[in-house]
Amino acid sequence: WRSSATCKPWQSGRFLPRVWERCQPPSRKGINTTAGQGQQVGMREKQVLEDLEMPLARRETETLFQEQPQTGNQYLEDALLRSYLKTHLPPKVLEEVNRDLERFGNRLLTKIKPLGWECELNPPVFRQYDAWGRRVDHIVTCSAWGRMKEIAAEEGLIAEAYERRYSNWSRLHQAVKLYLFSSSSGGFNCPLAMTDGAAKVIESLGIPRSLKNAFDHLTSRDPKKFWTSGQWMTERRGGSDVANGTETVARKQPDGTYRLYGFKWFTSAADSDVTLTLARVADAEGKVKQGSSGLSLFFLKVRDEEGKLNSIQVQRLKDKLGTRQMATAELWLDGAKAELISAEGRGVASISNMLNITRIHNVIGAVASMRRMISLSRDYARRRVAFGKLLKDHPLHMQTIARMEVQTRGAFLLLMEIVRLLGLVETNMASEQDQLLLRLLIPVAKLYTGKQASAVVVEAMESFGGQGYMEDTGLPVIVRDTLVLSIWEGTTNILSLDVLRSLTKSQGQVMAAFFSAAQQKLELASSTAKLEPAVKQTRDAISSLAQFTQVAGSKGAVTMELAARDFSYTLARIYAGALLIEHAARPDASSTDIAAARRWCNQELCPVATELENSSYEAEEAVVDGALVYEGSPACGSRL
Ligand code: UCC
Repeated sequence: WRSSATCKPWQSGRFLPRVWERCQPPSRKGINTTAGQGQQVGMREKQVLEDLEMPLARRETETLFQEQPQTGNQYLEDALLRSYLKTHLPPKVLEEVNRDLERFGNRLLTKIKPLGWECELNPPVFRQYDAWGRRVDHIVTCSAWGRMKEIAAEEGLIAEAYERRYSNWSRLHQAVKLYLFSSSSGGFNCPLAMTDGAAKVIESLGIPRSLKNAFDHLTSRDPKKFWTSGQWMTERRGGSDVANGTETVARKQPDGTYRLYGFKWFTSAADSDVTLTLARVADAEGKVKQGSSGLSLFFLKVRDEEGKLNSIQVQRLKDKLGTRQMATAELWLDGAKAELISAEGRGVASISNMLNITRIHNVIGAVASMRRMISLSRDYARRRVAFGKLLKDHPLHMQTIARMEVQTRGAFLLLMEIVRLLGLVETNMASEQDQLLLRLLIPVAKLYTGKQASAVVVEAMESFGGQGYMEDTGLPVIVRDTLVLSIWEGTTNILSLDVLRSLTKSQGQVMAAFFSAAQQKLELASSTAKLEPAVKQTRDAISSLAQFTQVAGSKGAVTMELAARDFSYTLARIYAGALLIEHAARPDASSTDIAAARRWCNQELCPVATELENSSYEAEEAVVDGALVYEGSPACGSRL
């Protein structure tokens, strides 16, 4: 990272070009553009042109037409991550974390990335019967998948957050490692998300004696001891409406344990050691209570000591668009032995501790995918020649990548803010405002970054031209695995409703916390002249949002439901804007920090106010929505 001595960008309008010069690859000079370039790329291009003169057969066998994009140590190449850590971590913590991340970055590059690719090439296979017709329900995973589990333990990818050796910064350290790990993990980030969520639930219960052993395994650094957890929530009647869709019944046994009977329709990382799941406790007459208040939370081991399934039958593996490295299965629970770990009827509230953690992991995955695609795209732009010059010398191409970069920076800072707040909460250092803000920002960040990531990875794929669409480049894998991020762990609309839930439950206090935190960040930037327009845009958006909340509050539930998505987008844009501004107001900020903040704030920061003005949230508009959607459909017939 640049030292503050070389980096006083806001004092010099000429700084940007200087940074750009430093970004030029030292060994790739030449084509026909920048001054001082040498021969290497020119020679390569000459060679390509000469090769084109060859007879076709020889060309096909001997010419490498395009160079593969390469990336180095992800940590060292991530300027924003490094500047964030430098700004926020105490010096002693920074020193150790920096060393750990640099080492981890090398391990990712040399050892973990190839394993991730192996996981992609060898997805899990389901063997229902053995050679002699005995039912075994074995999910066979590849050796690289097993190695990922060991690496996750060795690197403390879960343990780090629970050992708290860096106090409130431990959570952030863990999140950064997961962020670096994510796109090389071959899908192992998914079981880790649920493992983290399970550990969190157990910790929040005060680590009861019966769960101490499980907690130790879930948070172990010993590869031989480390367990992963699943999260079995989704049943046949649907994924979002857990309260009404859960049919699984729990029958109490004389020894105080329960037996679960039901069909879990979508269980991710079905090869995990343990899981958390919901069920309805049956009374003495076998009756169960419907709705949310009938649900309780259970812990169970997937296999017994001998490795036999815990009265669970695997129906089949799901045929998914992406995340194929990871076994998602349909499971019959046919009397699975389980332990009740919440108060009866408090299942949803108890599992929400897990949901909030897995949603943060979702944000980690989203930012990591964006960062990965941009890293590849920017490297490719230094190698690929089109229309007589490198892609990086085509301004429109650079503009496209720069726009993705600004999106990714906003998302990254949102992620860091959330894990910073979580670290404070977990070490009892959080103010009430911090706690409220965390509750609000988790669904906001999950829904917003999921959408950003889908858009960015598709755009980045395009930046490789036709090559981006080729399976064996690995790029479509990243795209497929990213597209799920706006779907699982709560879709965009479900999370928008969760944002509203947090408002209702806190009687609006989450909004007070939001306004206050955003304003504080803007105040820090008031003296930075170059940030003035961005600060003004954000302040204006905040006051429009405040007006919206007043008007909408008096309009009732339909208006708020129709506005929920735009409202959540507004919160994300304003808060990420404030974070980018805060980061750009540091004494050693770069001109690109300032540019990112300015560009982010140039977008519409308060879409919910605009749409309110357009009357989009009136009940009549909901009727028009229906008419638009069903025009011509048999469902509507001639009524339209
Ligand atoms: O399992 C899945 C795939 C696994 C893959 C994981 C990998 C991800 C990692 C990625 C790495 C790259 S997907 C399944 C995920 N399913 C969901 O996310 C469910 C989505 N649906 C919802 O979120 C719903 O809106 C529900 C289930 C929360 C709604 O339930 P209810 O019971 O109808 O809602 P209530 O009545 O509003 O909430 C019940 C209680 C309330 O507390 P009390 O009773 O004290 O008032 C709520 O405040 O739960 C509390 N609560 C929460 N508390 C609900 N949500 C939350 C929350 N987010 N935080 C805190």
